[in-house]
Amino acid sequence: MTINNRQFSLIFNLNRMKTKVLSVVVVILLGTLSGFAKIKSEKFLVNGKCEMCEKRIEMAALSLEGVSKAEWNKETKEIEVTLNDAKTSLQNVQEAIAKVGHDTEAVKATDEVYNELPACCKYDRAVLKAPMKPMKYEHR
Ligand SMILES: [Cu+2]
Repeated sequence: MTINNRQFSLIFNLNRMKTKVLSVVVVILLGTLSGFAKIKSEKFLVNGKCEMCEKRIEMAALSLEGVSKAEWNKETKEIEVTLNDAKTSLQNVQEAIAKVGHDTEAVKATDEVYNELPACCKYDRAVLKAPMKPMKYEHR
């Protein structure tokens, strides 16, 4: 049995349709996968005083895998962090910053680390004890 032109074009179109359906499925799958690893930017307050604090705070945040950007503003005391939330969390970032001596909204530094800060970096700890705006991140 030979395939005539009409049959051929039917089969050909069917194959093209299959390819289309398949590529749609691939796109949906990729979309789902990338949904698990979200890059997001968040802001929270970190107490500190000078340029040395800025370096210390930003380095602590950037030392975590998954943190691609950390910029602290010594005027507003606000840090903007860009992170991959499949690899780390805002909580981790705040813990890392508190570990080097700086109080954050969610995590306070221990007195021990705070006391080891250079004199110029001894920020007023009362500032962040005031009620803060609610944290924007969700626990998982
Ligand atoms: Cu300082």
